[in-house]
Amino acid sequence: MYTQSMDMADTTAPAPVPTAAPEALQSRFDEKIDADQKIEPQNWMPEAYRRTLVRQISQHAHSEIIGMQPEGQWISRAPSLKRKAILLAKVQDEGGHGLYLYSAAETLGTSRDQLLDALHTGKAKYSSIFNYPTLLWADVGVIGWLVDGAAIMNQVPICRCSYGPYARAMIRICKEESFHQRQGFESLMVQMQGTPEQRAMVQDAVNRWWWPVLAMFGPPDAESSNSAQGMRWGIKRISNDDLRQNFVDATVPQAAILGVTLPDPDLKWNEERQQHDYGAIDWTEFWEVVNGKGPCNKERLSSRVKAHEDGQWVRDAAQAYAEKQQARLLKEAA
Ligand code: FAQ
Repeated sequence: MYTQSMDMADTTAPAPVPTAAPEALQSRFDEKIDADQKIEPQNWMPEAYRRTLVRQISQHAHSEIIGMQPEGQWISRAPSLKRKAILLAKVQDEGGHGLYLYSAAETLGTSRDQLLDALHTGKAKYSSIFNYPTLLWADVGVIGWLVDGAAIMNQVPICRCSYGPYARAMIRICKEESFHQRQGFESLMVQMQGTPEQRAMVQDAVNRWWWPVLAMFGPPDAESSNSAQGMRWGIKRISNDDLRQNFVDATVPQAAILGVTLPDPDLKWNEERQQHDYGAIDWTEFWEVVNGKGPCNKERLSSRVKAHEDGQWVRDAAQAYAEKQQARLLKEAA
C-alpha cells in the first residue's frame, strides 16, 4: 500500500497529454470495467469516476479517524490491563486504516491537506454511526461486535472494487476489522457470563446501537443516489439493502449465543424468503445525524480539529527535518 504513491503523477510536472482520442480512452476504460480489470492511478479515467472515488474513499478515511474517538474515550477507563492493550491496538488500527485510505485517495490527485480541510470545515461526510455516545464499558464491546461487524459486511465486497489502490487497501483493513469484531464479541461474552448488572449493561448498549448500526449501511436502495453508477463502475458490488439484510441474518444467531435480545419486535425468520424480516428504520433520525444534528457531531468535529492543531508542531518538525536533509544532499552533490 505504501508504495502506491510511486504510481502517482508528479504534481510539479506538466499534466500528461493523453495520446488517444477521448472516445478511445473512454472505450478502453469501459472495456476494462466490463472485463473486471483494475483501474490504476496512471490509467485514464472519466472525471466522474475519479470524483466518486475521492468522495467515497475520503468519507471512508474520515470515518476511520473520527471512529477512533468513541472507543478512544474508554482507553483510560478499560477494566483491566488486557482489555486496555486490546483497545489501544484496535484504536491504533483504525488510525492506520485512515492513513491507508487517505493514501489511496491521494493517488487520485487530491492532496491530504484538501481532504482534511473538507473534514475540518464540516463539508465532508463521515459515517453517521460515530456520532453516537459511548456511555458504558459495554458500548466498546458492542462497537466491536456490531459496528465492526457491519463494517466488514460492507467492506469485504470493496476488496473487489475496480480501483486498484482502494481494493488493495481494503484487503488489509478487512483482516484487521475481523480481529476487531472478534474482540468485541469475546468481551461481551465475558460480560454476559458475569453479574446481572453486567448483563443489563450489555443489553442496554445493544438497545442503543442496534438501529444506528442498521442505518450505517446507507439509505434504502430506492433512495441511494450513488448506487446505480457505483455498481456500473464496479466500485460498489452489493447494494445497501442487500448488505443490511446479510448483516441482520448473520447477527441474529450471534445475539442468541450471547444471550441478548435485539430491540426489534418485528424481527423474525421468514420461511418463504429464507431471510429475517425486520422493522422500519428511522430514516429521519439518520439524515439528521448525517446533516450534523446527531448527539455527538459537534464534539467529534471539534475534537478532531483540536487534535489536528495540537499536532501542527509534529508536521512542522518533520518538514524542517526533510528540508535539512534535502539541503545536505544538494550540498554533497554540488
Ligand atoms: N453515514 O447513494 P448512497 C468503520 C451518504 S468505517 C453518513 O447510498 P454510496 C470502521 C452518502 O455518502 C465506516 N453518510 O451512497 C470502524 C451519500 O452522500 P453524498 C464507513 C452516509 O456512497 C469501525 C448519501 O448518503 N465505511 O466503520 C451514510 O453509494 C469501528 C446517499 O447514499 C465506509 O465508508 C452513513 N452511514 O453508499 C472504524 C465504507 N450512508 O456523498 C472505527 C465505504 C450513506 O452523495 C471503529 N463506503 N451516506 O453526499 C461505502 O461503502 C458507501 O459510501 C456507503 C454509501 C455504503 C457508506
